[in-house]
Amino acid sequence: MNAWFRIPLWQRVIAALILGIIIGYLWGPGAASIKIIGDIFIAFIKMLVVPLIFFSLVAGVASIGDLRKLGSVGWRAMLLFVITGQMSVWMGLGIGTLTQPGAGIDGASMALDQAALERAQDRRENAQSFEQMILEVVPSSPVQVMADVNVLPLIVFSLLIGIGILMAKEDGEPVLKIFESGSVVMQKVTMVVMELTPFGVFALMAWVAGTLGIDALKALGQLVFLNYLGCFLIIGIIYAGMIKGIARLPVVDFFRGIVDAMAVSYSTASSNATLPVTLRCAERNLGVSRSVASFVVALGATINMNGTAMYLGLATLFGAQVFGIDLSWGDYLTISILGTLGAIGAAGIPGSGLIMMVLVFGAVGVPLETIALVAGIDRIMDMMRTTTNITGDAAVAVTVASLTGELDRAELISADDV
Ligand code: DAS
Repeated sequence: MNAWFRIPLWQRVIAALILGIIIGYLWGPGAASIKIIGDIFIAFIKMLVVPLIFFSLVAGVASIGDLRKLGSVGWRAMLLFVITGQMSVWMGLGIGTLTQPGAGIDGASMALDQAALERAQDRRENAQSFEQMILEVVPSSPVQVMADVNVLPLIVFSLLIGIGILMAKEDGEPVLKIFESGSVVMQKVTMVVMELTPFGVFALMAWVAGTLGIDALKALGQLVFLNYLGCFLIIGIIYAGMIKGIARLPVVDFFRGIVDAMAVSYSTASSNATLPVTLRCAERNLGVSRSVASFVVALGATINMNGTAMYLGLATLFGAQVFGIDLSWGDYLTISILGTLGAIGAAGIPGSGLIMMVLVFGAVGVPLETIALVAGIDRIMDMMRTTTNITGDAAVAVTVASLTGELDRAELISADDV
């Protein structure tokens, strides 16, 4: 038993993925009988959505510590977070539109029960108008919002609670302690649920290989490739452009300075686990002052997740293509807003992008069964999304530091440093 847990989770997941494909290929359509194991895994993931967002977002905002910090450093960081987040989600929408990765799978053949398809159709017919969605952003009944897993008003409610704690100062301390420990507890609960990943991945990949065949596997392989492509474009264009154009730093030196954190984030698939390394790289290798680094990188690990935002756009189009749903420009706008908010609400832990798909799919009527389709390959994609997320945190920290005179350029690890 211990030997099992000594193997890194991502290696167990990759092994389960390969084994599931082989068994499913040999077993054929009968492999659908074990899909229930994957559905249980996804049910646990859906269970995490509300408590994880609520505790991690409140604790993340309240940990800013001082509303005044939202001054020159804060508004610049938030502006760059939102701009790069929007650019990232549209990157995902653009790639998904041009390449049509889901077109290779006939969703109707996924043996979904008729009720599932009707529910999705019903969601599309009753899809909220843009005005309704904006009105619904107000969490008029917080408990109802949580019961309905209505993530958009939940994010607004969580942000407001976090700001309220900040404004309450000492009086808010007891509540802050509850949310800080709640956030840690929820991350541990998520780690426990993530231990089920190999079993869920095995069952889901066997079901995909056995019932949907090689075309589906090819489409999933294309989705993995496009996820990496989108992440590399964000890093190579958006971040490199920010470093060179705004921070006026040599791009090579920036990536040399952040490479340790990129390696840790890729292997852990967790922004939170990488946070200490990202902070150290930002301060020691990139010359960012401690106050700017601790604010921007820590807040960024909670709300600035551009790799996730890109993926939410790409995956939503993938699901719509699988089920033959034509999305309007209004849907694209909805996805771009929810993809950004979903990335803000996602916690910096493995699998949070998969969890946030519930939010975006629900809003545009893409069947949640798509999550079963992509859950098996999510970890491979999550590793690259997380690397993109933390690289963005460091890029914004360096840029804000350079704009506010908090960057010690002498500290910047230079090319001739060994
Ligand atoms: N694993 C998440 C993170 O830690 C990213 C994701 O799931 O998309 O940033």
